[in-house]
Amino acid sequence: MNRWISKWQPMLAALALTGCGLKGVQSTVDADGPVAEIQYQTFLVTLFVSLAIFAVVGGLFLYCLVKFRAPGGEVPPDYPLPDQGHGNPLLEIGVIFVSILLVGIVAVPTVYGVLYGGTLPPGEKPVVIKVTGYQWWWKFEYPELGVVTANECTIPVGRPVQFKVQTDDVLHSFWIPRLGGKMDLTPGQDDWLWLQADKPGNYWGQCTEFCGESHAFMRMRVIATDSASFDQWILDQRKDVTEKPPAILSKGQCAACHAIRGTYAQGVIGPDLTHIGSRTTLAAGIHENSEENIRQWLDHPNEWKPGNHMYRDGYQLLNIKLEDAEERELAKYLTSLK
Ligand code: HEC
Ligand SMILES: [Cu+2]
Repeated sequence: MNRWISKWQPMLAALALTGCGLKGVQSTVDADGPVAEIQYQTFLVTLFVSLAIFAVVGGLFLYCLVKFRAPGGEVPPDYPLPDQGHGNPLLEIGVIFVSILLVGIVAVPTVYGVLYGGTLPPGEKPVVIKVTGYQWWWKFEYPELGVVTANECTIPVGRPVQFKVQTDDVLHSFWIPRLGGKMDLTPGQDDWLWLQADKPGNYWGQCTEFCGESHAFMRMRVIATDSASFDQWILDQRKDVTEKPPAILSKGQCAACHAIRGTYAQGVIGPDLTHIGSRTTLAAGIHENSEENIRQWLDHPNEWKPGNHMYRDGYQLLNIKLEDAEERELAKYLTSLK
């Protein structure tokens, strides 16, 4: 026993350290909106029903183990078989009935939750955000408000938001655990879900459908603010860039893939960079946004994000090579695009 414990001690300790906290930036038990709340309640009902079944079945099992164990721990050669019966119809019908009852109990919040999540709430008109999944980043468009951005979207607190999801390439899945979800992004199919944040904050999300090499680096942020800040954010994001971009932008062929509205850069393959300086993170939420981090991304995108299309179709295919000074100039310029 002691040897067994010492062998497993490090693993048990690691389990205890990681598994204890249920709170977290991507924790479904930390529900912060009505959709997430209903999904959490459904989980609890299912959990308690399952625990009750486990306790009853496990209890009976233990009882039988003890009660019908062989005397002295060994079966004597002439030990008689117990009475062999046909069964107990009352017990069998009872178990069927209890099973149906338990499924019924789980079905009530499940069906309610499915209908709740699939119906836009009455009252205030939801903000519409069109989400497009790409290997390995997210495009967010506000068709009614004239805003296009990437990897981070801002929403008003206390107001429903309808996310219309679609994919540009393979299957992805949209999930903001503390607000609810998830919804698959299926090629050739338009789906939607609505979510709402009850308090201001930074809600982390993640692609949850394996979509290739850098799937684990396909993250996002939903930033919930009060409605005045939301309106201001929309006004800021709608503005075009007025300054002339540095010459190195054309040498780097960045415009082939990126749009910087107000300049000649109108590419649609990569994220819109018009207000890249106002985002908190880079390359789909994998690093904090800073001038130095943008420089690093421009220097070695493939180390940050293996297989990403800026590296594969840009640096390799178009043969983009940047000098250190050019990277710095670009990073400075991009950071200034607030
Ligand atoms: C072949 C197309 C292509 C070219 C050329 C290209 N990029 Fe990109 N870029 C991408 C793609 C695709 C992404 C998204 C990568 C990811 O997150 O998986 C990206 C991401 C970025 C990001 C991070 C954006 C964000 O929202 O976090 C920056 C900054 C960037 N590129 C700047 C540049 C600059 C500057 C150049 C020119 C030197 C350039 N790119 C050239 C396709 C390209
Ligand atoms: Cu994905």
